Amino acid sequence: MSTLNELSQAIQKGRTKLVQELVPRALEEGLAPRAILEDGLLAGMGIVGEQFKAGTMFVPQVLMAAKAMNAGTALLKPHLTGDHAAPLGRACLGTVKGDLHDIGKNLVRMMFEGQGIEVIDLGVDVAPETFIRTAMEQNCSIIACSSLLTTSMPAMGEVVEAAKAAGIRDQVKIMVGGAPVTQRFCEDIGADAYTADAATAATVAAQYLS
Ligand code: B1M
Repeated sequence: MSTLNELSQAIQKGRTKLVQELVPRALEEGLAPRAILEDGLLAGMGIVGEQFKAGTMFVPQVLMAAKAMNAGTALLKPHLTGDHAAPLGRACLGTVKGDLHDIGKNLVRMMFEGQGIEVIDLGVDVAPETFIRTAMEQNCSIIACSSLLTTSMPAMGEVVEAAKAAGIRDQVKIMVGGAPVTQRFCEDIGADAYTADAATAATVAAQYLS
């Protein structure tokens, strides 16, 4: 079995220690960090998602897979992010109110940092007013929101409205993403950009800041 397949299976089984052995092995084999992320770690998480949906995998197992996933991406981080002398600009990032999913958000952070963007990571379950207060106090040009639940998506619209109410709407770009989010939804709530994946989000953010 290839190391990437082994990695995918280790994620599916939530075997954090094995993931921590396999990521360095994959790097030693000369595999590209992006391939290790996409064809190993994310491939495994995709199967976890399918099994969770089908009801053949349950929350405790999914949590173990998520822990293994975050451990794997932490090891890959130095290989995915570049060296930047001066930051391009600053963004605040979080998973919106009511939502505890953080793997995609963590990837967005990694990719932003790889583009030389300084990230204030607000974590999960972030209230709209926290995004706005942080953007104002920390001088962020970008507010980046992640949502994985159809029930938490409306909180992204609340972030846009809160930015308007605080009088900072024209000073910040509001970026949205996450599995259920679409371009149409982005336009409907009046956000500035939707991207389907973390790497594209970072490219768009870097363009805003250049
Ligand atoms: Co949850 N969960 N979960 N879950 N979970 C989903 C999202 C679900 C689709 C599973 C399913 O039923 N098929 C479903 C949502 C259904 C819906 O709303 N339509 C669901 C549900 C229902 C729930 C609970 C309600 C389950 C329950 O308790 N009964 C509960 C909700 C808790 C809460 O948040 N309040 C819940 C809980 C959990 C766990 C805690 C067990 C765990 C999260 C652990 C963690 O994050 N630390 C979990 C997980 C792991 C998942 C699945 C299996 C995997 C999500 C993931 O991390 N994917 C997920 C199934 C799935 O997505 N297929 C599921 C990998 C990650 C890299 O992808 O985050 O999409 P993603 O990020 C992508 C892009 O979306 C994008 O970039 C990444 C790729 O590069 N992206 C952005 C993300 N944010 C972006 C921001 C951007 C741009 C791009 O710009 C700012």
